[in-house]
Amino acid sequence: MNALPRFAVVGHPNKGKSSIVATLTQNAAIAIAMEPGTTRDSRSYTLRVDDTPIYELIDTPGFQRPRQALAWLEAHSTSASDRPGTVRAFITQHRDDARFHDECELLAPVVGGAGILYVVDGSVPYSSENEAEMEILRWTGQPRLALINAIDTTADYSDTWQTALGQYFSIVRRFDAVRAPFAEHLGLLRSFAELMPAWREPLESAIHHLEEQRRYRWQRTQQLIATALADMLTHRERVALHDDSARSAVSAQLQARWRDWQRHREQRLRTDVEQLYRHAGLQRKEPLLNWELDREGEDDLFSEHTRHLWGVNRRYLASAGFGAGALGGAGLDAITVGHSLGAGALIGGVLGAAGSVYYANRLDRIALGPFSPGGRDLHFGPVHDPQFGYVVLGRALEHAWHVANRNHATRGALAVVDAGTGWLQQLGVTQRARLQRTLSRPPRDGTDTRRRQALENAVGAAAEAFERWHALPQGSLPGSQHSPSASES
Ligand SMILES: Nc1nc2c(ncn2[C@@H]2O[C@H](COP(=O)(O)OP(=O)(O)OP(=O)(O)O)[C@@H](O)[C@H]2O)c(=O)[nH]1
Ligand SMILES: [Mg+2]
Repeated sequence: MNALPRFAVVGHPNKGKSSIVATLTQNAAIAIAMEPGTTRDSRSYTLRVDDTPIYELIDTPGFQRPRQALAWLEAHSTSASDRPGTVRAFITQHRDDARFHDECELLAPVVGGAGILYVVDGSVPYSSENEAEMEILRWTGQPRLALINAIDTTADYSDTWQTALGQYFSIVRRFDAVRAPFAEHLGLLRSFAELMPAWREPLESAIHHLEEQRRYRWQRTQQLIATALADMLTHRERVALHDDSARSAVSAQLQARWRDWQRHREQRLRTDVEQLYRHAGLQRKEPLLNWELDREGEDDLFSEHTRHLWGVNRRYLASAGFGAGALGGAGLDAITVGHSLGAGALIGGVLGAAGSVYYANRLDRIALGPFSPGGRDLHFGPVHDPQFGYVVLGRALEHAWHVANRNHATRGALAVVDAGTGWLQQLGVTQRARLQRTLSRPPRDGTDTRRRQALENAVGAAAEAFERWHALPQGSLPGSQHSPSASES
């Protein structure tokens, strides 16, 4: 027998066989569709972790003529002891018979030694139609496990299914290929290990590999986010200004270039994370990273509305713990006087404590370099407003969390919704201060390892806070009017 655990996923057409293969082999490219008969031929998919194959699943077409196939088997068998041989004979005899193409396709890997995962839909009532299928599978003599899928979650007949399946299968489990969280994938693999003693060890090792892989990916995601943040917080666009009178037109171009660069860099982070989780090519619906200039045409990076949507609002920063001591009445007014920031006065004070009153809420203004024979240098950026960092970080974590928890059977675009600000409250006071500090002082360049490490640590703490926040029961999420969800459409 092949040492690699190997299972054929079989059942009635359109019951989620391909979905189970897609989720358990992390393959988002497998064809899944509402029409029965999507899978025409059997095909094997191997899950590899770091190039090591850990198990193999065979996607198969559904049974088409189970009653006729069973009638043939019964007519050609003389005793219970020759049943597996009779199934083999059935395949040999009907290889070129179009009527039994699907039966031959799905039975061939089973008689070749694969374990059986029989998939049914628990959201429709049990039907004795399945009995011929289950009987044929019993005839093969191979180890068998039944999976009750839930294609429609509004109905549940799994109890009657359980009773019927229990007569044909040594293990019966529920598994929703689209919604099952990672822990349930591992639980299912543990059941596979019970099926056949020879597969116990490789499957336990597979579980270990998958746990490691998940840890590694989440860590790597944090590094990717930290790198993108460092790039985005320090980016500066430059252009040579030959003619002083063109300054305002060139300034506008420069700002647009800066904004496009930021959006582009953010998109690269998105695709890097998706690739890491084997969701390359994922369609995504996400509002563009955006901001508006304020009424006076100042370089206000984000409108209050956008800040509120994507990560942080002024009230949060005021209550975040860092600089709370600086929020005492008169002193604060004195700091912000003359900078009519409106509701932003408070935050002006907080940022003042962090040493940046003047630049709170704005980019470096468009700045001119010194005169030179070739003209002057005009530059835009980098951003001095840590809120930009909060917004980028909030958006990045929201996206990454949904990608990390998306099963590969899920089809349709990933709609990244607003995570609100509640997750920030999961950070302890010291972590808040560190995050604020690192977003105000990002790494100066690639050699600035001290600040880079501080940024990575802060992103790590933020990612943990984000996960804790998502794990809270819905409805009890503090500080957010939003529930943590992404929808598929
Ligand atoms: N909600 C939900 N939908 C599912 C699940 N599994 C399958 N579906 C849906 O059911 C339909 C059929 O899924 P497939 O995985 O293509 O089914 P199949 O058994 O491989 O179908 P054939 O290849 O045609 O025999 C698709 O529209 C899936 O999105 C599930 O676990 N949850
Ligand atoms: Mg299929």
